Amino acid sequence: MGGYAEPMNYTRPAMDTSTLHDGPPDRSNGFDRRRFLLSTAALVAASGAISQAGGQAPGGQAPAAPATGSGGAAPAADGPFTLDPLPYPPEALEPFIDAETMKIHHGKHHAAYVKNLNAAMKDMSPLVSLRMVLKRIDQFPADRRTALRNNGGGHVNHTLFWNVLAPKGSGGEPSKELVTAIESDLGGMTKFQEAISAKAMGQFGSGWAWLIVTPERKLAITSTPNQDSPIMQGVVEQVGTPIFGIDVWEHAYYLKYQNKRADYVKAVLELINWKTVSGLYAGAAAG
Ligand code: MN3
Repeated sequence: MGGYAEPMNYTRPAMDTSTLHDGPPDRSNGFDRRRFLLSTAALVAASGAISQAGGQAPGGQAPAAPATGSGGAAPAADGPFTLDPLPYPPEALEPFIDAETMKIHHGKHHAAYVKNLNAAMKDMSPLVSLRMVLKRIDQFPADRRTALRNNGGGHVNHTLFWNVLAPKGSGGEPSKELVTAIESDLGGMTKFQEAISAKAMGQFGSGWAWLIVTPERKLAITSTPNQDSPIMQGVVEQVGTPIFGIDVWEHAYYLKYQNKRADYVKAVLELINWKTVSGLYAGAAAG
């Protein structure tokens, strides 16, 4: 596909994760500014896992240029959040995930979450991070909660998803520390695969299956409905920092797999970017 600046060697571009942490530009005093100003220190402390995955590339973040030709139009720059390009061409995950699914999933579905998230956050303080909003989603008034929960969750979940996948054979191996944790907390790699597959299959309707680091710094497998993220306190059954996830919305697999979710889940497990997941684990376990 044209439009990708990166060569096909899959050197990871720096993910522009600043959008997951930085607040919108100052437009007004906005919603409950005082609460979030008071929370700035916690915000910095909480900004963890995802930024560390993106920070692996030397030189830090890529310029915050709009996504160009990533298999779908970038959303209009009507807010602080932008749709990052996929970290690989849309056909790179074939035959496990087809290019058409990737183009629609990223260029249409993820783009829509970004667009709607910009609308939902546009009058907030510039010091409000999306991560902070999502962590405290239960404290928002009902008229804002749903839009932030669905679109903010949709943005962080998909940003993670693209980056914890890699073309077959290029994702490397889990770190020694992560292997040890998988063995001690989950019973080993086979058990991990069985457990996350079971969660993915057991999630009724749309949602996600997750590998998380719990507040006790243990690995756990969980699932969430819709676009809920495990970072959403007061909302999800099991809070934690997600380090890997499987999108089990039908839009993630229906074109190629139709109703065969199990085959899709099996395929995703072939594509784990263990280098990134290991980096996320290190950040969350230290966090
Ligand atoms: Mn999706």
